[in-house]
Amino acid sequence: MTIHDVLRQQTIELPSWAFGNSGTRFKVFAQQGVPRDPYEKIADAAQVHRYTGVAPRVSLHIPWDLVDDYDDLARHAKEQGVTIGAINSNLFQDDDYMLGSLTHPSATVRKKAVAHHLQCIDVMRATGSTDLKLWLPDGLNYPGQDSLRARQDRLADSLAEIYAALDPNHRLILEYKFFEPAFYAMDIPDWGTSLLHCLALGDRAMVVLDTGHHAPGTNIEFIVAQLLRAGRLGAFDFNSRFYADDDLMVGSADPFQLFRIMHEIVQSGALAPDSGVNFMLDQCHNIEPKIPGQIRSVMNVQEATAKALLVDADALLEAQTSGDVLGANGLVMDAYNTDVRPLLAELRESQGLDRDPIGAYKASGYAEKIVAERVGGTQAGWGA
Ligand code: AOS
Ligand code: ZN
Ligand code: ZN
Repeated sequence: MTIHDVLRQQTIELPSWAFGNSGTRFKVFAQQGVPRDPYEKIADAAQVHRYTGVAPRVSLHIPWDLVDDYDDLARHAKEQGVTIGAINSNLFQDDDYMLGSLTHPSATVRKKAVAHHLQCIDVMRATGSTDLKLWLPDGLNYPGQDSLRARQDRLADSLAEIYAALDPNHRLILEYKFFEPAFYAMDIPDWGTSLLHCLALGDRAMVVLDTGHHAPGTNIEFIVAQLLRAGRLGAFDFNSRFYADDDLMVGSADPFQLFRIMHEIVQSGALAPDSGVNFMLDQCHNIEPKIPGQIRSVMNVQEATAKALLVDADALLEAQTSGDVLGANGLVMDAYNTDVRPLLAELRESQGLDRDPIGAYKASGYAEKIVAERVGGTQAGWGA
């Protein structure tokens, strides 16, 4: 297979929430032409696929993307040339969850949180989605606030109930995050905790790795390698961070880290569509336009992937086994320092796409059209 063949097969899932208004706890800057409902979010995501050719799925978030008829939403997606990807649950915007959701000391609250996932599983059935994505905001702010250990037991029981409700073609994908919204102890702070719960649940429970969910300096490619070894890397939330869970455009803060991650993925053969790793963006575009922001992000992933594919695997193995430290590092750096933009432009041309996706999107007039058309109604926002 040529590099073009591999890149042609790569897919990147887009988050519906990237197209709505978003911001920080200080301010949400509203943009014109932002989608007013999930149908318009999907239409915008389809634009990203149209100009990149590698973003054919959209993740939904429940209840932000609540509609009456999910068969109809799935039909709409198909008409736009995309499909529905992972269904994300929401355990962080309900007053009942102040002290936790799946780990809450009260059985009544835990039951409510489990029931929300049954609702998400129904959405999966209607839309043809196969991944239930669960990020748990639960945790403690103060030592002694609750029993660390009892919360793990409650979590295991709640997850087992959810897992038991899945259809045979469904997976439960479980995200971890080392801090925020809780600051003393998150209930799923790291990949080890997520993996232990997945192992207890069964074969269709997999870990989700989000770039922004680690302490500064963490070697993320090591975690990638370890989870791939265990066959439990279910999904990868791409984004970029300088300080915390910044959710900036993937590859913007540290393109070299993204390359190292993609190198590990390529080395393990995990890029293939049947590898079981769902590569998705988990980002917000607070100050930049959203559709071109997503296009740029997809292109950044493609560039890092192309560079990773340029690493001469045979020469690298030889350098590694002969103890050629500088030679091995040089091979990796040579690939990283190659300008792959012409290669990707050629790839797009061979697929009947424009060489310059952002330029083509700008020239299409879609941005002006949505500003003119999307008047009235309430614009969707992160959390709306
Ligand atoms: C939260 O920090 C996680 O990254 C989630 O995966 C994501 O941002 C979103 O909340 C989807 O539920
Ligand atoms: Zn995430
Ligand atoms: Zn996050």
